[in-house]
Amino acid sequence: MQQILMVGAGSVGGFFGAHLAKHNPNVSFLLRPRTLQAVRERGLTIRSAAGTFTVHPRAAADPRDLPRPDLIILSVKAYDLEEVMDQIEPVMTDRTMLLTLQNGVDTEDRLLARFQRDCVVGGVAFIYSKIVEPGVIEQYKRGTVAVGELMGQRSPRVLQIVELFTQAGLSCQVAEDIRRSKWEKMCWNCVFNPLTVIINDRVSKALDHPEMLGVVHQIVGEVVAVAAGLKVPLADDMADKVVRWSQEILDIHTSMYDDWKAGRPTEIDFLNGYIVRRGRDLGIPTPLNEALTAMIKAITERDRSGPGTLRIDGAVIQPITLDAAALEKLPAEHQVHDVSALLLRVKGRGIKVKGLLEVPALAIGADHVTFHSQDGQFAASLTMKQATEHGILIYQLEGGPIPEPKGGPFRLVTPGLGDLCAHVKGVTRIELTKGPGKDTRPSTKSH
Ligand SMILES: Nc1nc2c(c(=O)[nH]1)N[C@H]1C(S)=C(S)[C@@H](COP(=O)(O)O)O[C@H]1N2
Ligand SMILES: [Mo]
Repeated sequence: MQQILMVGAGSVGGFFGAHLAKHNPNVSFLLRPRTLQAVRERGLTIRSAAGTFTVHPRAAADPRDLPRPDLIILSVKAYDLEEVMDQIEPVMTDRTMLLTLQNGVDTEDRLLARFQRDCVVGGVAFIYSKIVEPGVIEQYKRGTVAVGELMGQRSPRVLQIVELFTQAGLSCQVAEDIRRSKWEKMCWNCVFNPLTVIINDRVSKALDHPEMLGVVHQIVGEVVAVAAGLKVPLADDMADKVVRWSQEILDIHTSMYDDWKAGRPTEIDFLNGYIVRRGRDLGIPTPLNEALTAMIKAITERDRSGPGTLRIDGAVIQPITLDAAALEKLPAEHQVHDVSALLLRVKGRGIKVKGLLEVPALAIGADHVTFHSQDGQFAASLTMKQATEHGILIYQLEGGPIPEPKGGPFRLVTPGLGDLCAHVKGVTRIELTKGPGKDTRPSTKSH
């Protein structure tokens, strides 16, 4: 293992990366502009009870500007993985190894699905640390990693990684079953990440009330059930373990709490939100995780309703709010770049309702879609079939936002449906319902 590329220098990557770089000139960093500038100017500093040190590793915003890596260690937030995969793809060879220290349990699978090669070693980090400012990390608790082959064998490459961490003075174990280790940490995360946000306090406070123990058992019970459904058996006393692990870190907040306070997005969709989605696939009820997901979103996500936004709600697992810029970023296969091909008079850009409805997870049983106008005066309730076969939501007219008199901010058109009354002007809300929703369209279809 010659060259090592650390992706990210946040609370996890910064800590482990700095230790790796301390005595190894072959460790470089792939960073975002803000952190890159800080690290270039002042280096990367770790402060902890054990002391303070600063390293000055090679760093860039594009991996092509760095030595070609043999090992890439990923430690960015789970929601940044897609972007990172795009970035590292050009420097991947058929020998490049990937190790991920990210939260969540599906990162390894997402990497395998993308690179289609046996290049992934599973990893899990146990640390509590914080970004004080870009390039400066404070470590409070722990600071160990476990790694392992997804199939469990003690491979040479796993031992190489252990050697690499150990030589840097870091504690690194081979996990017997890395998937199980990741799920065990997932159990802890699914409890204490959301709870510390909801109670706006430390782990100790969450455990201060005996009533909370029952809640912890129920949250973990749901995670264990979903894990079992995915063929990852966890211990029967998993909830007790989670509580026990907390004893040595009672005085900490959690990464979700820190993300929230720092105004960053949280990883809720990859923690409790993931449990809810997989539970739904498997037919396993996850009411507590669902409630926690909703509460965390309500608490941490800024209110994005208002002019120029589109809300999708009703019978959905996750209501969402989008603006025109977000619609433009939805997958190309759902975009209609030139609506005039379908509707002669309209020179605009739109998104197929079918693609739009893939964004919020649909609840089982929603069969109607209601398009509400901004003024609340007009609504058209289409069947799911009508909406997904014909509906296009126009979000741009002649390259700009749609003015209100022309039906902005969003205008529904339904070419082929033969009902002009279903061309809702000024759409700001799309509501999914079981059974028909509100409909103010005139009953005759003649104009
Ligand atoms: N917000 C809103 N959208 C609406 C209506 C309305 O009254 N309010 N009328 C509908 C009907 S019945 C028709 S026929 C068309 C008319 O669209 P136009 O004004 O672009 O010709 O808009 C549809 N969309
Ligand atoms: Mo109409």
